[in-house]
Amino acid sequence: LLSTTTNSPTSTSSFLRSGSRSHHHSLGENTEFFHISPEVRKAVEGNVPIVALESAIITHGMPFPDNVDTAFRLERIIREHGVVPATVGVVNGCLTVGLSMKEIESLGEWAKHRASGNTECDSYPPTVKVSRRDFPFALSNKLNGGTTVSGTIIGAVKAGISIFATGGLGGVHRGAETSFDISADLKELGRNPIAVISAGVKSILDIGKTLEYMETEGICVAVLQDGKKSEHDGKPDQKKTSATIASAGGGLRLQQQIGTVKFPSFFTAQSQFPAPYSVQNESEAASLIHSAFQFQLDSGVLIAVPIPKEHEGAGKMIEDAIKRALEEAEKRSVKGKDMTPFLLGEVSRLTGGESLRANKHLIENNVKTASKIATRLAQLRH
Ligand code: PSU
Ligand code: MN
Repeated sequence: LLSTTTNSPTSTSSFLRSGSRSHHHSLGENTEFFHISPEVRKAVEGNVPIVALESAIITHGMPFPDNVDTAFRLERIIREHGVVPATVGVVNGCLTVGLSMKEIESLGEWAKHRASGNTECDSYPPTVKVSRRDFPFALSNKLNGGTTVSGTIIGAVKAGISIFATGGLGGVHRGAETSFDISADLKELGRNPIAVISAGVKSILDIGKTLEYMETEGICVAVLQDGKKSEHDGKPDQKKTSATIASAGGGLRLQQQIGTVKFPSFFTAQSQFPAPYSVQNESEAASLIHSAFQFQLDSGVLIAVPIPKEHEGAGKMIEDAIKRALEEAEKRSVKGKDMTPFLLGEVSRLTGGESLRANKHLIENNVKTASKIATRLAQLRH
């Protein structure tokens, strides 16, 4: 009994939490239901920067072959920054952190199969969209699954990864006061030490309610301002204290970072809702994330990255499409986990693929930003 206790992963993780390397999260062991690729494991052990990526966007968020092409491109961008990508998903009932290209491709083929409308064939087990509540079914039935932001956070945190890039975080749906539809992403980010880098939340959602709910969950939300305006960009000074900021006249600047910058609206750079905080560059984002981890707050951070100006043009047209898609969902009584994929598909169809193109651009931009933040964070942990 004693030896099982001392060898259990739990005792390892509590040792790491209380030990001197407390800023490194526990590195989970491989089991029947959980696997970390050798490359990712080595990177975590060596404090090499890592960016996690989700796979629900591959299985349920984008059509084939855009989904697989995008997944590969994102990994390539991350590697170009000297960072290790870790795409997370469920393969044959095993939550895998660091999917191979082959595994990504086979998850992606589900979207093709689904689009064919021929999903009720016995030789092709369903690929499910996996949030926290879906794990027991997916694992016990040895299914494949695309992990949502919430499912991906679970894998990334088990693997000791701190930075996770995606397109849009799930949120509070419009009409949630009657449907109760609030994405599990928000609860998961509220209870885990990880930073999500996204273009805010999709405008198919209720952004105001989502911001309120994130406050309730204790998620620290900060908008990353346009880096080009910042003189600090690229030359971070990590020894900066509040005293030196004040003496350098930073008081006014900090005042301007509290509640003044608008939270992005996914396809457009600004919503009408102010974000609680803003950071001026990737280095400031990393130091904000670092402080949350060092303090062992054990709740998450959202760095919201506005879509780059040159890609936001179609915002108005997309907003109209969203309204029509919501009406269509109502008519067809779409509910629960089908809602987000349905709306994404409808909006893409109604905009002639314009929303899909914008989606690809903004997620690439998020991944670049996340790679820079991960690099800076690794330096802070040195
Ligand atoms: N937003 C996007 N594309 C996506 C999703 C959100 O722009 O593919 C996916 C993400 O995986 C997110 C999930 O975690 O939808 C949220 O689904 P739900 O609303 O059912 O929680
Ligand atoms: Mn939902």
